[in-house]
Amino acid sequence: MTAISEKIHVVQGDITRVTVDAIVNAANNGLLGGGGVDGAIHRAGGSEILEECKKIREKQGGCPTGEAVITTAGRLNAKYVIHTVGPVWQGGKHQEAQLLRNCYQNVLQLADQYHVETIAFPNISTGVYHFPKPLAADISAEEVSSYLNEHKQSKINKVLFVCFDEENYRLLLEKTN
Ligand code: AR6
Repeated sequence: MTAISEKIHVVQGDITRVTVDAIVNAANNGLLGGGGVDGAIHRAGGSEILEECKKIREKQGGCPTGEAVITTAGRLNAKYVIHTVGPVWQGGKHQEAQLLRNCYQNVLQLADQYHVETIAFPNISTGVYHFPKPLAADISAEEVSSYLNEHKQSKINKVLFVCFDEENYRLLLEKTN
C-alpha cells in the first residue's frame, strides 16, 4: 500500500490546467461564480458548470460555508468540479479554522462517494476571504492526511495542492514534507 505522504503532491500553477478526476473550487454560498479561482474555473470549464450550480441553488439554496457540492467539470480536464465554500476570516474567533477543516473533510467525502481517485485543491479561503496562509496550510495538510489515514478503503490515491502564489507553495511544501 502507498504511504500517505506519497499520495500528496504540491505544485505551483493554475488549477484549471491540471488533469485529475476532480478539481476543487473555492466558491461562495451563492454558487454563481465570482473572482479568483472560482472565476478561472467557470471561465475555463464553460457554462455547463454554472447551469448545474443553478440547479443546485434551486434545490437547496446554495452551499453553506464548510460544505461541498459536485458538478460536471465541463471543458476542464476532469470529470467533476467539487465546489466548497471556505470561511471568510474574521479574526479567528468565529469558527473559521473548524469551518476550513470541514471544507477539506466534506470535499474528500464527496470525492469518495463519486469514486474519485485523483483530486486537486486550491488554497481555499486564502485569497479574498483573507484566511492567514500559514494556518490554512497547516489545516489543509492535516485534514488531507487525517482523512486518508482514517479512510483506508478510500480510492483516492493522488491529492494535488495547486498553489497559485509562491507563499502558499512554500508553506504547503513545508507542511507536507
Ligand atoms: N489556480 C489555483 N489557485 C488559484 C487560481 C488558479 N487559477 N486563481 C487564484 N488562486 P480566492 P477565497 C488562488 O480569492 O479566498 C471568489 O470570488 C489564490 O491565489 O479564489 O476562498 C469566490 O466566488 C488563493 O490562494 O478564494 C468567493 O466569493 C486561493 O486560490 C471568494 O472568491 C483562493 O483565493 C472565495 O475566496
